[in-house]
Amino acid sequence: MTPAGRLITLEGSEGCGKTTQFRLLARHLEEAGFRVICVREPGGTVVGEAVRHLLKHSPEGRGMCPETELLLFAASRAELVRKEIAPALAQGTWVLCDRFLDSTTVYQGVARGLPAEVVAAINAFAVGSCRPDLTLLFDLPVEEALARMNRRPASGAAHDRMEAEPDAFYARVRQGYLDLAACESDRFRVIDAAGSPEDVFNRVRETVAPLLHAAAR
Ligand code: Z5A
Repeated sequence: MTPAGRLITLEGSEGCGKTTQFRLLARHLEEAGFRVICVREPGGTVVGEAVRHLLKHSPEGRGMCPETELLLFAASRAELVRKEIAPALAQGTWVLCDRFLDSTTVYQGVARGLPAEVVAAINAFAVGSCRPDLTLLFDLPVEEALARMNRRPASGAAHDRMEAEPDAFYARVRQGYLDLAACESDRFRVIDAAGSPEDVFNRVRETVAPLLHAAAR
């Protein structure tokens, strides 16, 4: 029987550099001989990409209430799990996911203030039994993360709906993630996201090494 793949999720506040590390990690896993697929949230399926557009860019999405936002992120995730993630894992493929259910716990639960038990129940319904084997949390002071976002090549363009939040929102996001990582320390590894992309990736490589060795045995 083919051994199941592993699900590794990458989390952190906007601008923490996780998407950069996601690409480096995908290459590292492939070079180590693992079959890998890379997906992102919201998105990663036809339905999910349409939901992503509504959540981030579409004028129709402006002013949506937090409850609607929560359900849309969950809808995108439910589709992604069933159409992409679960089938890949069952075939022994590793899955790297740029954001997953912890983003909802932190952004919609902690930062938007929706009730934690409701968010947990909706997350559970969306993912079923599909849980990450490892979650890398990229942690960076809010000012530095925002400075990185502003230095992005597209930073002259208007912020999308999710990026148009005050600094206090991102402070709640950062603390929410750190609290969650402390509560679920078996699954989370907190990575200091300061320094060059190469410095950060050295930390990532060390952090994932035990999982790779265990799978290669
Ligand atoms: N969201 C939610 O609310 N609830 C949910 O359940 C889910 C998501 C799943 C998705 O946006 C939004 O949806 C997000 C959370 C919310 N909103 N906010 N706010 P997205 O998918 O468009 O973007 P993102 O995931 O938030 O992040 P990003 O824009 O892709 O940024 P990043 O992944 O953190 O970083 P990056 O793209 O790798 O780097 C950002 C810039 O910094 C870029 O110019 C890099 O070249 C640079 N960079 C990267 N690393 C470094 C280092 N080490 N030093 C210096 N500069 C660096």
